[in-house]
Amino acid sequence: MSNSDVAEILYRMAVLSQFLDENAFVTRAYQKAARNIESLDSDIRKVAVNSRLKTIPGVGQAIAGTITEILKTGTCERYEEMKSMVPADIFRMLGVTGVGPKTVRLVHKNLGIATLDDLEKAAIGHRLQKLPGMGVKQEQKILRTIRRSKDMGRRIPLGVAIPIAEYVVKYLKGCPHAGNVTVTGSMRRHRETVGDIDLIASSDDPESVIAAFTTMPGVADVIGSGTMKASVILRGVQIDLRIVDRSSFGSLLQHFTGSKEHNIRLRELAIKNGMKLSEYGITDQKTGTLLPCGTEEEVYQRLGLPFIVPELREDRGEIEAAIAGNLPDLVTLADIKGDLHIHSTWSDGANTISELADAAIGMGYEYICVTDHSRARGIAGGLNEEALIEKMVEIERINDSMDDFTVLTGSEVDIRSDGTLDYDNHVLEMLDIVIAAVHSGFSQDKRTMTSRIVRAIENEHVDILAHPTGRLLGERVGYEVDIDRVIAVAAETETAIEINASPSRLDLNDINARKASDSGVMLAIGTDAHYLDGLRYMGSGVHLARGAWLEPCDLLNTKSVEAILRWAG
Ligand code: DGT
Ligand code: CA
Ligand code: CA
Repeated sequence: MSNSDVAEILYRMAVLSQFLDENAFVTRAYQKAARNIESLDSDIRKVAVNSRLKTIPGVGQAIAGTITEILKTGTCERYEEMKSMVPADIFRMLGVTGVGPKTVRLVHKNLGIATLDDLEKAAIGHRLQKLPGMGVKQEQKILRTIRRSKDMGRRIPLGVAIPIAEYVVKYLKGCPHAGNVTVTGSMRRHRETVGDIDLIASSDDPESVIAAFTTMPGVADVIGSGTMKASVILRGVQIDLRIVDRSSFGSLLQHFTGSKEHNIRLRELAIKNGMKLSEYGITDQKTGTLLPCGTEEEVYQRLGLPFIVPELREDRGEIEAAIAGNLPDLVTLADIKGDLHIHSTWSDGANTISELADAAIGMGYEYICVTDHSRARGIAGGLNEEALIEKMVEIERINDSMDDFTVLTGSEVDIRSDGTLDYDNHVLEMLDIVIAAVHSGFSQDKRTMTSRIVRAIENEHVDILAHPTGRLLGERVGYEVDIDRVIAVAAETETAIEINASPSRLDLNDINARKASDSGVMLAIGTDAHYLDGLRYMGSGVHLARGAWLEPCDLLNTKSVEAILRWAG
């Protein structure tokens, strides 16, 4: 029990005593004691051992007893008693602004509602409006506040947000009065998660576009609606739309794309040069005339800068680089010659190697590396040595039948909990590309996990370390690992690190991928596709690589088959 643990319980006791209509003096006493314990310099346990609790301001005989009890048992009788008298989920319910103690008491007493979810359900089922002092309006307001508070603080993985944005953009483009419709904000910068979806559209009749937007099929709530902008909730995601005059489309697009940090720096730069940059255009400070920019290129040009692509606009050195004329020559999808991480029917993939090869040829690739799981991956149907040899025979047959395309034999080999690999070295030797990955034992502590991964990549046969942090966006934070150390060892051992392009992974992320590249580590984009459609995630991987400032030479995927095999040696 730390000082803040004890303080937390006292704060909660204050809330409960208020809720139970106890003497206001009692509530204040809990609050005061909690505050003073929180700001105490010494450890509360030591203070208690020395029987000096009462020297803490606000702590009298009664509260000293409470603290002693909390330190001994982790809770106290009075706290448990108060909790039994109130709805179970009271702290969450009261945490929603707009849901006060009065409402919680009313719904608890009349409907037995004890959780936020039940309160939401009751509002949906119109059971609140009949309660004394309530009505249709109050019920709707409660529902809105609950939903908004649930959505707040929750960032949406880019892969989840993109299809929603695509739906809305398509719908708006179908409106007779909508011109240019464009995604802006963090989504246009291809951040891994987005807070909301920002759109802008040009129009000769803004009000009709706004009306169409707010009545679009699927809209669950209209948060705000004006003549030139509106915000709605659709499939749990907030969508902001701004209508703009065609003449200043570029100015608003630049402003709304952000990031805020990038924009602030640009504004400073503008001021230095006697200009004022806004979402409407650029004002000459001397003459006071506002020049709207029709295109984004114009905005940067007038500021005396080369165009900076959205993926770089994070104030991570792009403005300095632009001024100095050495912005990176970023990799593009056209530079990608092959996908380095794919699963086939040999393990847990849905498609045969031939089907994957055909699809890859259709995408203009020169090769794919089929990396089925190794044998320990029971659930994923990992290959044992015999099956692997059979697979190699099949790949040879496929390669013999094709002229300008190569299937490389790879494997996503499991890194065991001690850092050894799931295939013996003589098996690893047979493979063109060995990808090593952690799939189990995520709860290992940071030191153990780091040395486990380091040991794996120190194996000379390992070419690529896959999804290095193990995170799943919106689901799992990943295991604890000293990524800087992993990057340093990868540089020493000339092991590439993967940018896993699967929308739920995007691992490494842009910051770490840039760090790896700066440390001399080669990056390798893999879609981790388990079915044909998964191959198209290469685009997300390339956007991520661009956000990491990567040029074609920083990626394995831009090399020819011969160069890759030489590199893997
Ligand atoms: P998000 O939604 O949290 O993923 O991140 P953004 O970047 O999409 O942020 P959002 O939706 O709040 O605002 C969209 C853009 O509007 C933002 O990237 C830059 C611009 N913006 C918003 N607030 C400010 C501001 O206070 N100053 C400046 N210069 N630009 C701002
Ligand atoms: Ca946004
Ligand atoms: Ca926004």
